[in-house]
Amino acid sequence: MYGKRFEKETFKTAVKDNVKTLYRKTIDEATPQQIFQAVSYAVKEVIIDDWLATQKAYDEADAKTVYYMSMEFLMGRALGNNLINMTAYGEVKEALAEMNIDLNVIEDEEPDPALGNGGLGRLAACFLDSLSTLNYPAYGCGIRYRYGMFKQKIENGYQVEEPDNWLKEGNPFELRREEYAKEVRFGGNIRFEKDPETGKDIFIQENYESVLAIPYDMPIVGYGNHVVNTLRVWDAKAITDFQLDEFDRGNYHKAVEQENLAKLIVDVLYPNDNHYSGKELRLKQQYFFISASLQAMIAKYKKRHSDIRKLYEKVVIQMNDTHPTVAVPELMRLLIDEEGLNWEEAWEVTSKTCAYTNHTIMAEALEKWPIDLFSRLLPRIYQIVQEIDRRFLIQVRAKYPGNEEKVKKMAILMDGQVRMANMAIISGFSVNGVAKLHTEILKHQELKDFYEMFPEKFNNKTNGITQRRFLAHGNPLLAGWITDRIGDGWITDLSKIANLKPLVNDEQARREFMQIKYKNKVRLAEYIKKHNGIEVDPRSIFDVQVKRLHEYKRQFLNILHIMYLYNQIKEHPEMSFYPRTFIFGAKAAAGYQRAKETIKLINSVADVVNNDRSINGKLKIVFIEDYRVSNAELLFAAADVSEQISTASKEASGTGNMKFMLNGAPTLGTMDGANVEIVQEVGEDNAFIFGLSSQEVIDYENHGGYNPLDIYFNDWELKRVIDQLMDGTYANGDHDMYKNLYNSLLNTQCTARPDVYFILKDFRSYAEAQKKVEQAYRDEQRWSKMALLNTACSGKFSSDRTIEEYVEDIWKLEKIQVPSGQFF
Ligand code: CR6
Repeated sequence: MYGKRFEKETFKTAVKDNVKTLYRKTIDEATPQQIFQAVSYAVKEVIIDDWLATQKAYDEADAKTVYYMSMEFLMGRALGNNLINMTAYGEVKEALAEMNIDLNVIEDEEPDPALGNGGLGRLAACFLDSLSTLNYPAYGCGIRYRYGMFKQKIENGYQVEEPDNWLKEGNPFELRREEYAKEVRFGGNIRFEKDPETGKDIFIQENYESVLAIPYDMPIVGYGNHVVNTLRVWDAKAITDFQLDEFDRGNYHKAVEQENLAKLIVDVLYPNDNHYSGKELRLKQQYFFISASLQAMIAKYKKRHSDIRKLYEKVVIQMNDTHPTVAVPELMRLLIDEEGLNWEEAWEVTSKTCAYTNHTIMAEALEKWPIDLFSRLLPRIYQIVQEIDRRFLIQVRAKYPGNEEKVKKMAILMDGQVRMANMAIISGFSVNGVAKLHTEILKHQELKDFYEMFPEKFNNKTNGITQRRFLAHGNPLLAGWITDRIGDGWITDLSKIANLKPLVNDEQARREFMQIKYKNKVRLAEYIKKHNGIEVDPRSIFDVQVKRLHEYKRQFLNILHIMYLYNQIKEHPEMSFYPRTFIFGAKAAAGYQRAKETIKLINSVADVVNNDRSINGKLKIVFIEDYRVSNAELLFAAADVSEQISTASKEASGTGNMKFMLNGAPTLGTMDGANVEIVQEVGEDNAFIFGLSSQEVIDYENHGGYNPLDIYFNDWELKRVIDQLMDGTYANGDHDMYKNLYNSLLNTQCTARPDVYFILKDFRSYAEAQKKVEQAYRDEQRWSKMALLNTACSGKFSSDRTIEEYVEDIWKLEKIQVPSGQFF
C-alpha cells in the first residue's frame, strides 16, 4: 500500500540526504539521535502527502468533525507507531539494517511525549489512533507543554522528580502553524453598552492581559488507510506589538510581565492524576487552550458555512473530564459577543455541540473553582456562567417546587464555588461514564439528581485501548504469531481475535504462545538488568502492577502481601513456593506524601528481600524507574499476572487491565471498573477475583460498620506485617519512616476514618487469590489455556469499538475515504 513510497533505495537516499542537510554529516558520522531525526523527517515527508489528501477529502465531503478537547494527550513515541500504521515497519527496518542501523535503537532515541498523567491522557491518545484508523474526521485539541510529566528517578528508595525537557532536540513530527495564531484574553473588567444602531447589548472587555496562542500540529496516522488527522496543541507567546508599545512607553515591567505570563501558561503539565489542585495557573491553561481551539473551530466552519446557528451540524465537542468544560461558556461568549446570536440561539447551538465524559467518582478530583478567582480571571465568562445557572435553577424550581435541597445540590454556583461538573452536565447533550459499573454508580449515586432530571443524557462508553500500539508494536512476536494463525484482520477489527479460541485446545499452539511469553520475559529481564541492576529469573511468575501511585489503587496492599509472603518463606523454608517476581512501576504526584512513602516502602522491602540469600531467590521485587508508555509496552508483553486491585467502586474503568489481557495476562483483581467486563468476557475461571464488591464498599461508606482494628487484633500474621512498618525491619531501624502509612490503616486520631480503602478488610481474600494464582501457574496446561484465552477474549476492549459507540450514540460522524496522497 505504502510499499512504493517506502521502497528501500528511495528511503535510504532520503535518510542520507536528511543527515546531510540537517547536520552536514555522513551516516557514519551521525549520532543515533541525528539518525532518529533524519529517519523521522523521511517518514514525515510521506505522511504530509496523506495529510494534505485527508484534509482535501474532508473539505470536499464537508464532513462533520469531532473536536476532542483534552488537557492531556499521553501519546508515547511516534516513530514506531507511525511506521506500524503506515504498514511500513518491516520495510523500513530492513532498509535501515542495510545501512547498519538498528531501528529499535533509533526508536529509543525518541523522547516519550508525555503530555499526560495516566489513563485519561492515554485514553485520549488511543482514541485519536482509532479515529484515524476508522476514517473519522477529528481534531485532538490540547496544550503543548514545554515540560511534560516529570521524569522519575529513584534515589535511596525515594522518588525524585526531574523536569522532562522533551523538546530539547526538537520534535520532528510537529508543524508550527503561526498563521493560525489566536489571541486569548484574561482579566480586566467588562464594560456594558447598547449598540446605538441595533439596540443590542454589547460587552467589552477592558484592561485585560492577552496572550497569543500558536498551534502546533502533529499528524495522527490511521492504519493502512491514508487518513491523517491532527492533534493540535497550543503554545503561548506574548503579543509582540503590545509588548513593544509598552516598551516604548518605558513600561518595561508590563512588557516583561506579558512575556512571563505567556511562558508560564504552557510551561508544565500538572502532575496530578485523579486529583484537583485549585491553582489559578491551571484555570489559565484551561481557558487558554479552549478559547484558542474554539476560535479556530469557528473560523474553519465559517470558511464554508454562513449560518453559525447550524454549527452543531458540522462539529461536536467532546470534553475529556471537567478540565475543558470552560468550553461551554466560551462557546456561548463567541456566539453572542462575536457572532451576534441572542442567548436562546447561542444556547441551542452550545447545548447541541458539547458532550461530557466523566472519568472518576473520587471527590478530590472534582473541579470547583473559587468564584472570586474565576470571576477575576474570566470576567465575561463568569457573567455567562451566572446566566446559565440562573436559567437552570428556574427549571429546577419548576420541577421540584419548594425543594431547595435540590437547588443546593445541582446549582453551578454554590458556597462560593463554580462547580464545573454541574455546568458540563447541565449544558451538554451527553454525559458518559467509562465502564458499565462506573456509569451505574454515576446514575444511581454520584449524579443521581441529574440522572433523575435528564435521564436521556446519560450513557456508557466502556474504555478501550489500541491494539496497534499495545500488540502490533509492543509485542511483535505475539502479533506475528497471531497473524500467522488467523490472518491480520485483528489489527483493524479486534473482535477477530476470538478466532484464536479454538487454539486453546491445541497443545502445540499453547506451547508456542507460552514460548513467546517467555521470550518477552527475557526481553524484560534484560531491561531490568540494565536499568535496575537486578537479576530476575524469567521462569518465575512475573506479577506486575504498573499504574499511577494512588491510595485507592492499593499498591500498599500488594507490598503488605509481599511482606507477608516473605515472613512465611523465612519461617517455613521447607514450604513449597513457586518463585515470583513482583514488578511495580508508578509515579506519585509530586505533592502526594503518602504515595511517595509507599514508593519508599516498596523499594525498602525490595532491598531487604532481594539481598536475602537465605530465600534462594524465591522472591524478587523490582521497582521500574520512570514508568511511561515506552517501557509499558515491554511490561505488558512480559506479564504473567495483571494486578488490578483497586478498592471496588473507585477505579472508574482502568485501561492497563485491558493491555495486560490483550497480551495474555490473567487479571488478579477486584470487581471494579472494567475488570467486571473483563471477567464477563473471559469467564470467572480465567481470572482471580477477590475482595469487597462495590456495593459493600458503598454500604460501609454510608453506614459505617467497619473497624480495621477488629481485623488487626484477630489476624496475627497480618498484625505482624503491619507492626513491621513500625519496628524498623524495612527502615534500617528507623521507627518513624512509615508512621504515616501505619496510621492510615489503624490510627483513629490521625485520620477521620482509618483504612478508608479497606486494605485490611480485603487482605485475606487477596492472599487467597494469590494462592490460587500460584496453584494455577504450577499447572502448565491450565495456565497456558487461561493465558491464551485472555488474549482470545480481549476483542471487546479495542478503542476502535469504543469509538464506534461514541460515533453511533454521540458524535454521529461519517466515514470519509481518503485516496493515497502520493501525487501532492
Ligand atoms: N485516573 C480513571 O481513574 C480511567 C481513566 C480513563 C481516570 C481511570 O479508571 O480508566 O480515567 N480518571 O477513563 C481520571 O483521570 C479523572 C484516570 O486515568
